Amino acid sequence: MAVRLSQIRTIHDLYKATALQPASADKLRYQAKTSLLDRVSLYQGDITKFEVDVIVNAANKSLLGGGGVDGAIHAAAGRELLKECRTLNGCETGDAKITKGYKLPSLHVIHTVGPIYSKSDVERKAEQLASCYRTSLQLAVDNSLKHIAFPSISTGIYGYPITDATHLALYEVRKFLDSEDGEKLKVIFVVWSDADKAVYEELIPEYFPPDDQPSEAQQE
Ligand code: AR6
Repeated sequence: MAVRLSQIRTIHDLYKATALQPASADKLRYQAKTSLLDRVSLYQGDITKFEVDVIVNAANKSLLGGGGVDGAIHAAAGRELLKECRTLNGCETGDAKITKGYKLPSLHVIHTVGPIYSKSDVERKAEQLASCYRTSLQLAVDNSLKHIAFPSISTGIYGYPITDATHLALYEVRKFLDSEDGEKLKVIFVVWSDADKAVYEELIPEYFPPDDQPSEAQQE
């Protein structure tokens, strides 16, 4: 069964239901902004079921399919997706390319290639992962798409530590939604495991605080 946007709880809903708890003042990284609370969501489940404008695929450089979420997206979209992907001539790490969604409920797929994590090159890997989010968000806006769902890029087979990756994802999304380009976009973070969900629940309030957070506790 497809998951519609109206069925996905925003972080505003999650705060109200106390599924999200405000972060302590010393952890706040951004000020509360009411308009963002209805434009960001967290959902645990299968991204291939999403009936949204675009879902993001954590692909590899060939763009010709693989395991993890990439395998699930190609399996659900059907052979036509692979056919279109063959015309794209691959994709560099940190970059993104868009296709149609074919048999998916999602209209489009943005295929981005996250870094394969390695402890020896942490800064470059972080920049590449940040670039995946930035490039995908920009591509969505450039294609007049209004909502975009992200899996946790690079944190499965590519081994990126979930906490570090989540900080990067939240930072890049907050920055983009604050910008003129991102002003109308809605973003859904999709997690698969309970452990990943717990990390997002802990970190979202640092980047997207609730609007009733005491004002003296807010920091830029
Ligand atoms: N819906 C949402 N999230 C999912 C789903 C799903 N159906 N399936 C897995 N995840 P991964 P990567 C989560 O390994 O680390 C492929 O072979 C998963 O639990 O899919 O970027 C590509 O071709 C994890 O949290 O992507 C590349 O070769 C997250 O999605 C390589 O894997 C990303 O895990 C990319 O590795």
